[in-house]
Amino acid sequence: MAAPGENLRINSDRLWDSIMEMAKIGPGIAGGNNRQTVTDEDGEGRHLFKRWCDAAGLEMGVDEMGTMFARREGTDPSLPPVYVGSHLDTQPTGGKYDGVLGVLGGLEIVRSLNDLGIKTRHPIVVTNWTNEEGARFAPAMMASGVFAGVLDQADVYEHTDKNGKKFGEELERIGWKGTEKVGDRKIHAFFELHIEQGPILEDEDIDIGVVTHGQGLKWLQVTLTGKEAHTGSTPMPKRRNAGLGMARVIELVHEIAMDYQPDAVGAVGHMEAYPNSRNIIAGRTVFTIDIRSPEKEVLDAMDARVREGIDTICEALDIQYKVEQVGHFDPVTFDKNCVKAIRDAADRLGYTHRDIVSGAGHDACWINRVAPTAMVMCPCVDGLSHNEAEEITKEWAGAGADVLFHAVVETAVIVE
Ligand code: HGY
Ligand code: MN
Ligand code: MN
Repeated sequence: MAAPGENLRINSDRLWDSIMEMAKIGPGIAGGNNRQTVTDEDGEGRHLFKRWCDAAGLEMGVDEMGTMFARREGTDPSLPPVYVGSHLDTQPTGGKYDGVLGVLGGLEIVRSLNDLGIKTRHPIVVTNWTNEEGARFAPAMMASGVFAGVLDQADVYEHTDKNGKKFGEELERIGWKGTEKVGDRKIHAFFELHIEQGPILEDEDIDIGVVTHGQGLKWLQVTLTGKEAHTGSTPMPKRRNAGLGMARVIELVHEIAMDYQPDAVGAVGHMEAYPNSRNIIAGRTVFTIDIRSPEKEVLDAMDARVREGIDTICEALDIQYKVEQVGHFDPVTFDKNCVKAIRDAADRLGYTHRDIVSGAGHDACWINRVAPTAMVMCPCVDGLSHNEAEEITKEWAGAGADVLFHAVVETAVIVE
């Protein structure tokens, strides 16, 4: 006799249609999305998600960081809920699936449970964490970081975007600053479905990534100060070129990451040069170094070497520097029981799977500090993400959501 829920499957057409519906909000310029955190587009996406949650009979709570918690009651409301979700905010040139698959995959679980009239002992809460991307306001995984007690709410409220707008004020402006105190909620377990954002699963033709670990990350914002001067009439030896300094640091970051292959990574994606005029030597540059490794010792070694290198480069170019750490989390080991629930679900459902380390950061990396947590990954085409051409198949999305479904209801306990 089949165990309770053994043959559960989500409705992959409905999931896919919801993802495509959400993708219409905050469209990009090349088929993806630009629904950055606490913009009007983010607010619109939140309203759509809330309408869907209302239709599914969920009770919505919103905390002071704007994170949305849509609760499906359990037969024992006193038990801590099983949380399932991710994020609806996107990069400025993001894809349709990064984060969205995890939030709408969680909603699809609830919709399927409603269709089947299945009850669970623990409540289930579908979650949309505010500002996972950290693109408009650093750091990434901001709301989940405040929830886990590693980021300070009053501090992040004051973080500004490149136009000087404050996160807290923007959250209030779009009408999604809730009243719940952040972090008060007790979590029985948290599961997050996410696209891999790398090439491993597709290259190996594997349906499911069982995420055992997440690599650690450091974001170092660097300000170099030289001297603006005429690009034509200033002799080379007299220049204090902050643009040249930035170029040398970018090369240094790449070289250091290459010293720790095959796992470490490093790049500079955010770059600003002032005054950014064709015939003025850049007097100031501001840029963010992104270094990552699955090993804490390597991450720390890269950090130290980068800082030393910046000092040497600036000494040679007679420019000043300031280095601020604007994002950091150590490598993460997810909960063994939650990971096993995911691996067993993939087996039970007949999906191919492999253990994998997440290259990207996720809200699960912070929530893992306060509750048993694990992630399910599905492949993405060419491993491409943080690019409007990000693509997955309906089958991959369905398989990932099926595995998520089994892990969630097994943990929430089906009531016969
Ligand atoms: O940066 C990251 O890894 C995530 O996409 N925010
Ligand atoms: Mn994401
Ligand atoms: Mn992302």
